[in-house]
This record gives sequence, C-alpha cells and structure tokens, in this order.
Amino acid sequence: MSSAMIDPTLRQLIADCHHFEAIKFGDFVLKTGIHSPIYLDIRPMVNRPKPLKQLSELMYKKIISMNITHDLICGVPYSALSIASSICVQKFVNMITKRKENKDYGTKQLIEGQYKPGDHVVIVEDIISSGSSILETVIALRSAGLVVTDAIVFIDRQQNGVNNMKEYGIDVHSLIDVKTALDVLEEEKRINGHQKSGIIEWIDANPLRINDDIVNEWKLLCLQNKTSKLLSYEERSQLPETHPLSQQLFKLMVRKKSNLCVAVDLTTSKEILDLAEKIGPSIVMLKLHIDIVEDFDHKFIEELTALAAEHEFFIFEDRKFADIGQTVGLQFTKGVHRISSWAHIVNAHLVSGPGVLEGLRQGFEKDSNRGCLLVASMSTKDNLMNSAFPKSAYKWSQKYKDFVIGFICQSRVSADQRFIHMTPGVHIDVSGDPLGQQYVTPEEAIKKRGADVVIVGRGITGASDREFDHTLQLYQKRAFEAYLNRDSD
Ligand code: 5BU
Repeated sequence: MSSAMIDPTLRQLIADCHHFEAIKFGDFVLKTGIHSPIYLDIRPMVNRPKPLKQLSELMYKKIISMNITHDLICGVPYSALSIASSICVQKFVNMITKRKENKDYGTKQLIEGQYKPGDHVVIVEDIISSGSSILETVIALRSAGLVVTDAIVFIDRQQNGVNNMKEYGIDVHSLIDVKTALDVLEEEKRINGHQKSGIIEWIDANPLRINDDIVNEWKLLCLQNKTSKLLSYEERSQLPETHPLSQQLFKLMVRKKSNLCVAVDLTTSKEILDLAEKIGPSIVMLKLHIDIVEDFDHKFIEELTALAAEHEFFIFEDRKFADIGQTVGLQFTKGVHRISSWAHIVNAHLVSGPGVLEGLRQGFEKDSNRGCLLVASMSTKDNLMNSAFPKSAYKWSQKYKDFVIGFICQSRVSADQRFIHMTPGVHIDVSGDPLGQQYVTPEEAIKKRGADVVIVGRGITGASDREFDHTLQLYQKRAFEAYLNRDSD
C-alpha cells in the first residue's frame, strides 16, 4: 500500500494513534517474552468518541467496498467491541458478541445476541498479529452454525496473521498495514528513517504462528463438522484432549476389529479365568461383577490381569458406585476387593449427586490408564432413570473429564466424540428375561442408538460348548460390521 493513496481520515487516525500513544516506539517486552521496538494498543483510540466514530466509519466503508455479505457484526473481545458497537449504532446493523470465558465453561454457548444458524457474520478486530484471537472468534461463531468468511481489521502488523487466516478460510482486510502506517508517521515527522527501518527489520524477522491450543480447538471443530455423523474410532483416537484410556480403547478396537465387551457374570474364579482365556482375543473389554465371585482372592485378580495384558482387553468392574462420596471412596479403594488397584474401568450412578465423583477421584490417583463411566440410562423394564439422568451425566462428564471417559447408556448422551458410549442389554434374540431385562440387537444398539461398544452377557456366556466359538465370533462380527456400516440403513 502506498502512503500517497491513503484516505485523509485514515492518515489523521494514524497520526492520532501516535499522539494518543496507541502506537509507541521503544523497547517493549511482549506477552511472549520477546522484545519489540513497536507497541500497538488501540484502546486510547477507541476510548475517545471522535477517533472511534471515524475508525468505525472507515471499517464499515471497507465492509461495503469489499462487498462482504453481513447479517451481523461481531467484534473480537475486548478492544474491538467498541468499534463493533459503534458500527452497529451508526449503520443500523445487528451485533453479536463472543464471550471471553475460561475453558471450564465447557460447551456453553459462547455467542450472545440474536442470530440464527446460517446468518453471515463479519468479524471486526483492531489489530491482527498472529490471527489467534480472530481464529478463536471464528471457532465460536462456526460452532454456533454461523457463516464467517471475512474479517476487517484496522492495522495489520504484517507478522503473517493475514496469511495464517487464509488456511482457515478467512480473508482478512486491513485498513492499513503497519509498514504503511510507519511511512505515514515518517512523513508526519513522528519517527525518522533509521527508526523505521529498524522496526521493519524486526517485523520481517518475527513472523507469528497461531497459538497451538487454538489450532487444536479448530481441529476438533473440523473433525466434528466434517460430518454430523460419528467419526471413525481411529479419528476419535486422535481428537485433541481425548482421555488417554479412551485413546487406547479406540485404537484397540481398530486393531482387534472388535467393539465387544462381554459381561462375565459367573461366580467362581476358575469359570471366569477359563472364559477370559477363550474370549480374550475377540473382545476389547471384560465386564465383571466382582461381588458375585464366591472364591475371590487377589491371586485371581493377578491371573485375570495377566490374561488382560496377554490378550489385550480392559477389565471393567460394573460396581455402579452410588452412595455418598465418602462411602464410595472407601468402596472403591478398600475392602476385600480393593477395586481401584486393578479395575481399568468402573462406573457410577449420579443418584446421590456429583459427590460420588469426588469420592472416586482419590482412587484414580491421577492414573491416566483408569477411568469411570457414568450410568445415564438402563436397559431394564420400568426403571426410574428419567431424562434427568442423561442430562446430569452429560453435565458432570464435562467437569470430571480427567477420569470420566464416557457413559453406560441406551442412547447417546453427549455429542462430544471424545466420550465413549457403551450399551448393555444386547442380544441377538431380543425376547428379554423374566426379571425385566430388555434386549436390543447389536445393529440396533450401534446403528440406531449410537453405541461405540456393546456389552453382551448371556447372549455369549449362555451359548453351549458346541456353539460357543461360533456365537462369540457372530457377535464380534455383527457388532463390528454394524459400526463399519453405521451410516447405511
Ligand atoms: P446380559 O446377560 O447380556 O443380560 O447381561 C447384561 C449385563 O449388563 C449384566 O451384567 C448387567 O448387570 C449389566 N447391565 C444391564 O444389563 N443393563 C443396564 O442398564 C446396566 C448394566 Br447399567
């Protein structure tokens, strides 16, 4: 951009920036610890009515001259919020804002204002450095179903931000780039040629990258958006911030071509170990009710753990912790079973509230190879688990994701694909049992209800010796094929 072509108001604004110390020269230590010979902070400009009005007029002019479709305007918090508001008031355009919440805020909607998915939004920002703040806003807008392709900025610091944003499908239009602004300031005798070339040299030597956390958030959004349907186990193993145990499970399912967990509801250690030996190669998880084992001892656990390592499956103790946190903590870590010392996975009900999770927390001792599933719904007839349960399971899964890895449920609880959904009550013959158990087929559980892993008990363990191998393979095959053909009817 040649400084001779600059709009007189823009020229004046750049001079004002220097006058009001929105542009300063010297030696500044940036947030990143790097020393910079130039400092830009637009607040002294947007805190004053005259430059704010002039700046917002110029920015809106740019939106019009670039022919950018815009139903709404969104400022990047915080400095650009006043610019966006000023544009909206002057030009009668509606505005939305992105909250700047901390990460714990989970999936709560980050966009404030009236909009509908599909509305076109133009982003307004004061200065672009790496583009990280703009991308953060783009992620929030696109997550809310809004269309965003363009951003208008006052000054481009020329540190690669505009280029960085192209990768994310965003065209950034600046009113002026920093080198042209320096030309103006030199012409206005506010800096000399020597200072200017020193700054330009520094700018050219310091290109910026987008912050890694934001890139990861972006990847997550892409993976979720790529299809509204479920991603493959492989893709899910690669989602950022997936629990290490879930990552291992997703990978294991791909490797073993199995999404089968067998419920081994047998009452002697010999029967369980014999069965584990037989089913080991075909399953990814073995589910126990340790309190029904009549001859329990830790030697049995050692042998089972050795089989789990040999055949690569996880041990899931279906203890359904449900008491007050204090008691649950003891049930998990103490007593004859000392469940926390060997179960890779346990589960909990939220009947007594999230205290149960606080109680369990100590037993996980930051061991990333262990995790908990929340019981969100049950397979049995006339059970009392109404819609409050999946809602609360969803809510608390977000807050305890350091050890909550997913849900035991009859249909999906969370759209967050990092969580595993496991469905019990699966049988090829769906007639149920006389005690209220209700069954669905593996296809129904996986294709219609969105299960990632099916839990099969008597469907397999009840098969006669003669039919056992065939039955086991049939379940493994039907469940895995249902996953592979999830998107077909
Ligand atoms: P079955 O033999 O496939 O009916 O065994 C099902 C297993 O899953 C059994 O161990 C139950 O304790 C467990 N289960 C269930 O059947 N339904 C549920 O809603 C929950 C667990 Br939660």
